Order: sequence, then structure tokens, then C-alpha cells
Amino acid sequence: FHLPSILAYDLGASSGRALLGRLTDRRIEVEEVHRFGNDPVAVGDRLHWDILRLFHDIKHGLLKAKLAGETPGSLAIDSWAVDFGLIGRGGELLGNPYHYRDRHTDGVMERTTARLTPGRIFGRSGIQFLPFNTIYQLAALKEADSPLLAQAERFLMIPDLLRYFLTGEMHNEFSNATTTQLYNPLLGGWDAELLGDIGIPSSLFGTVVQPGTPAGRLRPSLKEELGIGAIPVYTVAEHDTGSAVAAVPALERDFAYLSCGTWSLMGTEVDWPVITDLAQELNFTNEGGVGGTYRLLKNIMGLWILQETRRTWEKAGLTLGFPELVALAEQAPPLRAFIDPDDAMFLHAGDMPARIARYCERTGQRAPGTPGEIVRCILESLALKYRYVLELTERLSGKRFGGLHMVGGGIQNALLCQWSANAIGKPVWAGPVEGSALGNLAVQWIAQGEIADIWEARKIIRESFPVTNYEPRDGAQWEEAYGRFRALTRLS
Ligand code: LFR
Repeated sequence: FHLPSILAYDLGASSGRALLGRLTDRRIEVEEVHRFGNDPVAVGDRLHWDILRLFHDIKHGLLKAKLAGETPGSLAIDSWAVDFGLIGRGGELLGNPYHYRDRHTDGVMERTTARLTPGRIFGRSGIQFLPFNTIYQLAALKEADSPLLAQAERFLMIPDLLRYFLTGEMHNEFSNATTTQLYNPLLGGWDAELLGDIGIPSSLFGTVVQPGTPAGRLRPSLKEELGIGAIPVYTVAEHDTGSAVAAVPALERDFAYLSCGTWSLMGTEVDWPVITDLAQELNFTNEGGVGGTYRLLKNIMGLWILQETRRTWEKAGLTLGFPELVALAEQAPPLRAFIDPDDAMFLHAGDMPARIARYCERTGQRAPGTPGEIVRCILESLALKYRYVLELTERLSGKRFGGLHMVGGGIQNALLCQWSANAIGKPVWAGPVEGSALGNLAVQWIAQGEIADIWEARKIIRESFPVTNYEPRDGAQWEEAYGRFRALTRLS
């Protein structure tokens, strides 16, 4: 006898995956049944997610599982945070969801915080100030007198929306809800006052359900279309970072993590949000997680800068894969020029090599010229930023970390892992790669009583997947570089 497989969809900003997971004798095995691109579409002045194509690929994953002879016992979806769709009369999606990198929020955070004060927003939500937070996206629609908003009856975040397409049921999931900056962890629900402040009706927002809640079954039309059964659908930590942190194979309670993908999310897990003046000043966030935990963390721009650099070169006819780019970086001279990856100039899509050159000019550095030098500059700057944010995490949490757990697709870049260890002067423990999908599977198993809690899940994940150890090297050089990085980036 063994348990049926279950299915996790993990949608990232650049690709989506469907993974079948099987739990046998306290070991997890996974099999990727479908991998698909996630290509946002620019149209007019707007940037949208191609939500129907994503739904198509979710269905396609089910079909491929069926053709492989599998009938998943359940499924769940996680994705990036903050973005949403609005549902109108009759249950139809109004318009195409905006991409969080769309420019319609330009200036909105500044105007909103000037009016409400940062203290009010952070005090009520515990969430870091990022210009694309849902609160500013909704305020932007309100300012623009959006007809979509006028017609809206329900607000669903991306996984809520895709789950609704699958089941016909609407639920707002907790981990993602917290990222809106409109959820109040102290009240345990949507913050009606903040919603009132930005002129958005509370009636759009449903009851918030915890990760690991049964949330319906595949709707009849879909069963018919795909020729499959009424598979149960669960909520999990539908914010991908929440799922990734649930899968960190830590054995100790006080651990530091870095979820490494398009974004780099670094911090620690806490039992209760840290809503203090210092947290606000350092712009840390408290995102809701699994089993009542919170993620005290900070967003770092991450591999996005490298992804956009690669796209820029590709458009110019220079097509290089990530392994080739990393190999070129390794050959370039070390620790020359640095950027602050979190400078606002790197947030939007565009010509990153040109922006890096501009940043270097502005800060009196010789700009990197060759592709190898540019990639080296990006990766070293990320590693140095990790050191800075790790120090802030220790300061804010009062914890001391013996090393750093790295999870997510970015850890396939061994050079970045090694340089991160060098920069922080502590070991990096890298693994697993499919952090979010594993956290997604684990929460489904917890909900079904197969795994006791996230601590047991972490132990099982540790025993099921390899973790690569990177010991710090070249301490003196990195120490000197960190001093220069701090001075250049004028970080307090
Ligand atoms: C990572 C992530 C981050 C969130 C960003 C935008 O994939 O979910 O946690 O800040 O995407 O939604």
C-alpha cells in the first residue's frame, strides 16, 4: 500500500512548474510533470500577467499527470505575491491582472504614505514598503477612477483566482493576504480602516483562510474537459516565499534563510510579527506563514537584474545561457565595481547593463565592460547585500546565526552560493532547489494528517534531498570589499 501522489503548482515570475509528490516511508519523491514559461505581456502602456495562459498550463499539467497514469489525491497552487484579479457580477474576471512591475503605481506609495503616514500603514500591517504592494495598486486604480474597480465584487489574489477557476469557490488565503499591506495581524483580518483610507470597499474581501484548508474540488466542466475525477483542492502557503520557507531543512528554531529566485528574500522565522520602530526604519516585513509563523524578512532585488541583463543581450543578438554567464563571471577580475541591487533604478524591466554603467558613473567607479565583468558585478553585489541584510536580521531579531540556508532555483548558481558564504563569512547550506513546491506539498500532507507539522516536514525534506555545504573563503578580501560596498551604496 502506498499513498497516492499529490500535485503542487509553483508559479514563478519567469516559469511555472507542476510537481507530483509522493510520500513513502517518511521520504519525499518528486517528479516534474510539466514546466512552462510565464511571459508577461506588455500592451499599450500596461504590463499584464497572461492569466488565461497560466490557467491553460495548469490544466495541461493535470492532463500530463493523467497521461502518466497518475490521479493526484489533491492539488494546490502557490505563486508570487501582491497581484490580484477583480471579479464582477456573474463571477467573471474583470480585465487582465496587472504585473507588479507595471508603472501604474509610480508615485502612489509616496502619495499614500504622505497622506496616511508610514507609521499608520506599518503599524496596522507590519509589512515593508514596496511600491507595488497591493495597497498601492488598489490606490492607483482608485486614483485613476478605474471602471474595473467600479464593477468589482470580489478581490482574489493570483493563486486564489486560479483556484477559483479550478473549483468555482472563492477564498482568500492568509499568507498571500498579508502581503497586500491591508491585512492586520493584530486584528486577524482585513484592515477595514486602511481599506477605508484608500476608498476601497471591504465587501470585496472574503474571510481569510489558513494554509492547509480544503477549498473545493475540480468543477464538473473541468472534470469533463480533462476526463479526470473531482480532485480535492487545498490552500497552502500560496505566497511562494511562504512555501519556500516552510521547506527550509532547518533543524534549529533560530535559522536564517535566503529564498533565491527572481527575488532574494532573506530573514528569519518568528512566532509573532515584529512591529517596532526599528523594523519600520529598516523596512523589514512580517509576512504570514504556515502554522501561525511569520517571516521577518527583507526583499532583495535578486537574480532579476541578471535575468534582465541576459534579455538585453539576447535582443542585441548575444544569446548566452546562465551557466555560460556564470562561467564568464568566474574568469573576470574579482571585487572591482559594485551596485546596490535595491536601487530603484533596477526595479523595472529594461537595459540593466546600461543602468549598471550609470550607477557606477554616479558613484565614481569604473563601470564593468565585458559580459563577464558585468555578471561578476551583479553577483558579487548581491552577495555583499546578503551580508548587509543578514546583519540587519540579527540586529532586529536579536538572534545569532551560525550559517545561512539557501533554497530555490538560484542555488543552482554555485558561484553565487560560494560568494554568499564568502561575503557573510559563514557557511551556506544550499538546498532544496524546489523549495516552494516542496513547501506546497508538505502543507497538503500536513492538512491530510500525513505529516504532523512544519518541523516534521523540514526533517523529512532534509532526509529526502541533498544539501550542499559552502564554507567561506578569502575572508580578508571580502571584508575589505564589504567596507567599500557599504561606503559606495551609502547604507547606514
Ligand atoms: C517572490 C515574491 C516575493 C514578493 C515578490 C512579488 O517570488 O513572491 O516574496 O515580494 O515575489 O510578489
